[in-house]
Amino acid sequence: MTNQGVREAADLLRRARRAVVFSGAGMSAESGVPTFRDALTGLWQQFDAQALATPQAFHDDPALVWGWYEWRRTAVARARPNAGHVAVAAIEARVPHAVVVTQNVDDLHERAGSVDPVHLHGSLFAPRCSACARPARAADGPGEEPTDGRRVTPPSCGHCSAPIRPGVVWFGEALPEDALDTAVDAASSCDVLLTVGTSGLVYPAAEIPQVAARFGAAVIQVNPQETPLDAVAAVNLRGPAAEVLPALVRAAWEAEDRA
Ligand code: BV8
Ligand code: ZN
Repeated sequence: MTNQGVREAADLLRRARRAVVFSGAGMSAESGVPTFRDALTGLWQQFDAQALATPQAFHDDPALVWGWYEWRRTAVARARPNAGHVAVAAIEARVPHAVVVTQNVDDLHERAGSVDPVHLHGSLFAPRCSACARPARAADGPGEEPTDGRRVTPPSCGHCSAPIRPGVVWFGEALPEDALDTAVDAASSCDVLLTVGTSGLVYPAAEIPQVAARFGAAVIQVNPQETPLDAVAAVNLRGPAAEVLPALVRAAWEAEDRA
């Protein structure tokens, strides 16, 4: 990550009137939340995340899938926002119109102070009935999940007694329309889009940075690795989110604060 790159990105951010921060699993990696690319462990290691995150998997073995989400919910409940999440909230506070759009199902942006982040793929904290879709009570606080995970029979709906499912978007399922519309509107009208910690492989979410570029916004990518989004990025900052984002905020506004 070059200082030149950080200065360029900081100038773009400081001048922005409208910004979007688009995040993926890498945003929460330094909080100890495994990314989708990270191999699964324990009971889940024999499975592929993309195969587990499907309606079919829940239909075939609801206790396995519910157990996996309870394990992930517990891991997130035990995790804390990192300096990257905090910097995103700082960017939101500085740029007149800023929207956080995330693919993550954790609540670390909210816990870092972000205001109403748009969850394109749902949340671990919004379970609902798999049949009548009535919201179910979310368990509060970390569950008693063993490190290696376990099967957990999902609770039954109080209304129609069908199994409760996690409030996430599974592969093959449509994204929540309002969330997708909000994200596309923000991307098509922003000056700067910051894409952080995403491999840009899952659609239609991966379209968002491309929409921003198509409408003339400057795309800044924060990722230690190369991704297909390199093609639309005006500035690539190759480093971990919890290091790069605080440096970006300092470079963008520190001088101003000192003045
Ligand atoms: C749908 C919730 C149709 C669940 C998730 C077009 C082309 C090809 C395929 C498709 C297409 N359109 C649709 C598809 C099919 C599919 C898809 O995209 N497949 C891909 C894999 C090929 N899409 C769907 O199925 C979507 N639905 O199309 O429905 C439809 C339409 C109308 C009506 C009915 C049906 C639904 C997709 C959503 C699935 N749900 N999550 C759960 O979490 O369990 S997706 C899930 O995986 C995440 O939310 C996220 O989106 C994705 C993981 O990607 P990333 O977040 O980017 O994470 P990843 O691990 O991949 O990468 C981490 C990155 O971080 C890396 O680049 C790494 O270098 C970097 N990193 C690591 N550490 C750090 C870091 N960066 C910064 N700092 C660090 N410290
Ligand atoms: Zn029900």
